[in-house]
Amino acid sequence: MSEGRRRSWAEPYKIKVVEPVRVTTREERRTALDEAGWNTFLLKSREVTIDLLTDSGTSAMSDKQWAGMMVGDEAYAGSENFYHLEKAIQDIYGYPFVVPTHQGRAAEHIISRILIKAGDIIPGNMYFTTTRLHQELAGGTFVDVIVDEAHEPANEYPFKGDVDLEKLDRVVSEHGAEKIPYISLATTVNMAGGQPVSLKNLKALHEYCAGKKIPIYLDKTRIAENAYFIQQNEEGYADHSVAEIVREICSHTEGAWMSAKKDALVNIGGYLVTRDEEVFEQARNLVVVYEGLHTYGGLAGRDMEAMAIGMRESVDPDHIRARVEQVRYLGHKIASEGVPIVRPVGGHAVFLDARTFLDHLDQEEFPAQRLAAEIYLEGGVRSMERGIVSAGRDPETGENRRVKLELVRLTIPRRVYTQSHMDVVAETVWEVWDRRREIKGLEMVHEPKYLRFFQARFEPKA
Ligand code: P70
Repeated sequence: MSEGRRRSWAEPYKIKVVEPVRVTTREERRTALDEAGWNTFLLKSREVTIDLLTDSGTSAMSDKQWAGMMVGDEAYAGSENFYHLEKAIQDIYGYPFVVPTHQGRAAEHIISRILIKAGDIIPGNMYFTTTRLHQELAGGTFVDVIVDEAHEPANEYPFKGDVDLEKLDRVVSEHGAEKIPYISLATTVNMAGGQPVSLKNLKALHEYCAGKKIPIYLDKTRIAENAYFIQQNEEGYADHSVAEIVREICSHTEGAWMSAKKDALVNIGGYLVTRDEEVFEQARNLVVVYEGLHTYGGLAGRDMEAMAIGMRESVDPDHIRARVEQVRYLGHKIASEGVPIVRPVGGHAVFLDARTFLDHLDQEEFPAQRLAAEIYLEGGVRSMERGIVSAGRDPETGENRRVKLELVRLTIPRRVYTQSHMDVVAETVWEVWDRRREIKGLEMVHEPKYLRFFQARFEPKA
């Protein structure tokens, strides 16, 4: 909201502690890439100058969160910090039952085991790698029911995270509601480019699902960012606070899981929440098998305290505005030189459209993987492939899933980098853009069975 000439936002914090970063030479980076098999996941942190691999666990904690670390109650059972966490979740999101886990995928594992039977179908607004894997390991099959716009990088539709209710209805008619244990909904949709779901769509989805008695479970890893987009772009929400919108989103769902390493501004943590007492009982029993007692779930007391505080900070209006607007600033700057990016700019990252960027390469030559490596080579900026490597192979056919979106994600940690870092990143991408025609593909020389993108190795084609 600008007043007169004031249109710019500034980071709503001062910097109290700094962590120096190393600047490397091109030769050093080339060696590092060869050693890392041209996979940015395999680079060492010390080889990276600006680390935009992920916003997961990489955010800066506030002084209040650090103070919270000092009041960790490290009792094995009934830690005071667990009750703070439980209360924060009940206050902010409104779910009654809370099971902590060490991070998001642990919660995905537990909820998938509880709700999914062999042969079940789980419709959702685009897959996420770990979410889908746990659904498959539990015997289910994920079916994408996101709107078509989500698969079109240049499409400016502001709510590309929306569910296509007709697609969903076709899945329900084909398999029967009894085969669908829940809808797997995400705010904002990571693989689509950090794109939000609208409340209008969620309300319609809720109504549809209530009629069929299908619960909605929400991956609310980046819910505050989604709520900010609703406030900015959805009719009727301009004067609702982000906190109110967050609460309203949750009210349309039966339960949720969260990787607290994103929105909630902590380095580690996650949890599962539900309104269903039966599911809660099972979850708190399973968590002792895989994570730890139900009042710590694999976390230290101090981690739960930092999470409880970070969660409240995540819906602060100045924080969330600066966070999303910083990402937008980078996106618009990169695109201003003609570089193809996913539109609109998402909540946590700028996604480069590698298919268009390197349109002379076939998808099986891994254009996004190569582009991520080239951006590192150019300026020491680390990003992540989100394309055919991430999508993996179809478990039935064994073929690569030739996904429509072949993207490179430049992901912005929260409260870590400044506007000048964003400028350097944009200039680095432009340098690669200028020499794009000389860039060749990659060959995969090592392919792990699960979530191959983390550890796969490549060699550059001559
Ligand atoms: C990322 C991270 C994690 C994540 C997520 C959503 C929407 C669940 C999780 C799992 C880390 C990551 C994970 C897999 C592939 C690449 C990177 N996303 N749901 O960078 O949570 O990591 O805590 O187990 O985004 O996007 P966790």
